[in-house]
Amino acid sequence: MTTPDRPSLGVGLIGYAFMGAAHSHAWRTAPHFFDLPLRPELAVLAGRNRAAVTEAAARLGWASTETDWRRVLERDDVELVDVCTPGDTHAEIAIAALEAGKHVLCEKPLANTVAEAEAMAEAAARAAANGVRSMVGFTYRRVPAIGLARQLVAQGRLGEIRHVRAQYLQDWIADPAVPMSWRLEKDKAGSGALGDIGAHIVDLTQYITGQTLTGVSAMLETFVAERPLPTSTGKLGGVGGTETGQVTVDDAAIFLGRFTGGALATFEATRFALGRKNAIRIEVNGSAGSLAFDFEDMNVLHFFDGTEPAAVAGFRRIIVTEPEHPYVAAWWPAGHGLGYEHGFTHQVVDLVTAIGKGEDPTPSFADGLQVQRVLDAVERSAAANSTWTEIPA
Ligand code: SOE
Repeated sequence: MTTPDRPSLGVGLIGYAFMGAAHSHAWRTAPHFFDLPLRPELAVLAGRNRAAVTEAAARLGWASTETDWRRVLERDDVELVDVCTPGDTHAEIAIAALEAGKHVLCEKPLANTVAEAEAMAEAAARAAANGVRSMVGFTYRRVPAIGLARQLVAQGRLGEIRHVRAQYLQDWIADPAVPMSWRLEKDKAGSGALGDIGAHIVDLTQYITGQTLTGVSAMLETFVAERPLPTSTGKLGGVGGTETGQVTVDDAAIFLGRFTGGALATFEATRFALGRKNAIRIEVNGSAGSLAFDFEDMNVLHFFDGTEPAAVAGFRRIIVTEPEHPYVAAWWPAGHGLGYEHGFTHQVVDLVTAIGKGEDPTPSFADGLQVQRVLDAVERSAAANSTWTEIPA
């Protein structure tokens, strides 16, 4: 755990819905389990609605509130700004924060357009020259089984990578009665399933393989074009009324891809896979072995070692809860398992550790920009009848 004599790191969080709650939990929890070089102080929570942000700050453990994010950037007790707002505000807030000399953690996808992401990556590079750090929140990188998968690939246990199969399957808007929310509006979210959850599997497959995508051929579909407008909001969605609004994003994205090393890839991101709740399924086949992961069984990694004698070879089910596994030693006795929230806690740990060491954390805004270029290529390909579309390096 982090001792009280460590210098403090004042945090200002913008946004207090689903991601705001997940990040608040992480900022509170990380110093209790990990020895961090800096001690996070939950200085201020920002949101536009005074009553709602006051209630959220009390519930989530923040010392004070602001109703204008610009005020957060002016405060001397804030050294890091955590951006948990919808995508249309990421660029403005993150760039202003970096220019004010604040470290920035920004939720994914980095931005709504490539142009915004480029401006953010440029601002991050300028700030880094002055020791100001930035990171984009691809939190699933911090699941121990994903970290182990990356290690196995890096150790050559899979050999040459030939196939990457990735799905992110949810079903929370399969019912047409689920009301409109910002995630279904293009001007707020940038895209639909593609940017919200497809971005995660693009990042994860590139992270695990250590390679990047060079091109894609894609299809996008919107199954439910009109939905009730909400009369109340919830973490995802809320309750719908009688008036309706237009869904302006994709409900599902499917694309083929090719990796720098030559591997062929398939991607599927949908919120219409009934019965699949948060199924991030990744399978990688190489010349020496294979691995398979499903977030719905997130403490497990399946590994096939193709160098074993055929008579005894088979997928082994590795329960990724040993102290030797990434992040696990800080938690419970071996075998007890972690959950969704731990990825966010590990994200804070890696960010604060990098800041303490004076290093640039990953994934960087440049990494976020590269994922944005993939999302953009998917949209351009889909608009051109699935034409093969190269991803600019
Ligand atoms: C909703 O689809 C959502 O909360 C995403 O926005 C998150 O990135 C993902 O972690 C879980 O699903």
